[in-house]
Amino acid sequence: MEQTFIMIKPDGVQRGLVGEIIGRFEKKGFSLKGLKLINVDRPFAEKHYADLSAKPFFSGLVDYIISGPVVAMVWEGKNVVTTGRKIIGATNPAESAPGTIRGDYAIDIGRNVIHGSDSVESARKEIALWFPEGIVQWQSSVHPWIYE
Ligand code: FUP
Repeated sequence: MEQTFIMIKPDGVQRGLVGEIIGRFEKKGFSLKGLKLINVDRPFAEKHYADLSAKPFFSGLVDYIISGPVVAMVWEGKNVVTTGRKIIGATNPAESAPGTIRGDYAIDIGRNVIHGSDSVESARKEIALWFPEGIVQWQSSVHPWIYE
């Protein structure tokens, strides 16, 4: 089953949006497979955002991600990468639809509350980076009520 990496950024934690965000993924029917509240250091944040290292906003983005604890998660389910991105909404909250997490809770692109992997391949890399210890193996007992 497909997995994705979701991170609630420091603004989401500070603003008390953790429960709300987890609730949206849970209520959709996805399964929580990994969860931790952690502070990341600069080299780690730079590694996570390595693909953006040439962008002018890179150092501000890294400063933001290391400014407080983040909630790192692995969610599992059919099409969870693409559907997770839909639940999150467009990168720039000015363009995120109402009903999405960024559309409902963010205004500035540099404080957009949440990260979600953009492909199955980047999900695989991000889960390996953020959960080197591995994740708990379990199966939800409600599968037959969510999948036909
Ligand atoms: P996303 O996949 O939606 O997280 O978007 P990107 O990987 O393109 O960008 C990662 C983060 O960089 C965004 F969440 C916010 C930040 N960013 C800016 O601050 N300014 C920009 O112009 C673009 C992205």
